[in-house]
Amino acid sequence: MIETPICSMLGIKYPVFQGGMAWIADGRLAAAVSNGGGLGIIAAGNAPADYVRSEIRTARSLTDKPFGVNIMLMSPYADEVAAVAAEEKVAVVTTGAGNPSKYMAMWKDAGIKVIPVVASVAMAKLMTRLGASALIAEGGESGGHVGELTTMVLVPLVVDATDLPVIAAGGIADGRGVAAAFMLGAVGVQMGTRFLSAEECSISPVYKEKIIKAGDLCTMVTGKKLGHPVRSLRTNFAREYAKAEFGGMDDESLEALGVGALRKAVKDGDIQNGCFLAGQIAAMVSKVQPAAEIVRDVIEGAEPILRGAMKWVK
Ligand code: TUI
Repeated sequence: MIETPICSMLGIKYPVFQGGMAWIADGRLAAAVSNGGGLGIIAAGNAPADYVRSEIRTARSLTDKPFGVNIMLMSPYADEVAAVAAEEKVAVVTTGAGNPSKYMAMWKDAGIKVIPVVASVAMAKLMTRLGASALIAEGGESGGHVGELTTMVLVPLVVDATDLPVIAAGGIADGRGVAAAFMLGAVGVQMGTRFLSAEECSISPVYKEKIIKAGDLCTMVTGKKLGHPVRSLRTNFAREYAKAEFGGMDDESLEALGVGALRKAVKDGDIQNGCFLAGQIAAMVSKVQPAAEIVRDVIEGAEPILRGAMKWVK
């Protein structure tokens, strides 16, 4: 049994969050993770408010456990989705890909625990000052939108910069990763890529297969030129995008090339035009299994490692 301050703060059994993956993390997946004792999180991504409200209702019909909503701050619908999260009084809001300062008071007034993803010490300090309940420190090993720093560097720096509980994310997919995160001072983990292979994850079978087959060098980062670097599987699409980026394509055409690519991967399994977001740890994901089993597996894997942590201490 592993129990940390984030468990009592949120009323969850295990300190394991499921990352808010755009187009992927719906009410069904979130409910399955929450029913398994972790914290399921619905991703708003670039979707409008109606979609998010409907997924919140779906999750509520499938679980009586707490769950969260992730607000992607670059979304054109961020304002209205932020308002829906407050109206629906979800237990937790996590944020990504930007600075959530302007929504913090509204969420806190609604009694919501706000847990921003931070990719730097400066953002960790700002969010602490503005009343966040905890922080997620996400390193660049993660899938999707990435910051500069690795998990190994970012997590202890953020732990030193705040008194809040810190959740580690990026490059974690098994008990060893969980144990390592605790050694860095985190009191919980967030995993996205590992949950792509959950039975309750509704991505196209092509996507699941590609994750399960992925090896250690199978991801790459594109999008630096436009200022939002994104880690995805090294597909034809990703290679062509990188070529266009370095070949001097103008920003508008680059933007157009990326439009709809996430959806094409998730819904259609479109290998030619889809962008299959994934973290480096995809190499460690090897089978389809229920979300609750994934939560248990990583916790049970961490326990003996943490118990044995004195092995070399004389
Ligand atoms: O947000 C993520 N991962 C994401 S968002 C996403 S959807 C998307 N699609 C196309 C282009 C871009 C995004 C896919 N994956 N992770 C959390 C995260 N947040 N990582 C890094 C950050 C971050 C970055 C900058 C957090 C705060 C921040 O602050 C910027 C500022 O204003 O100082």
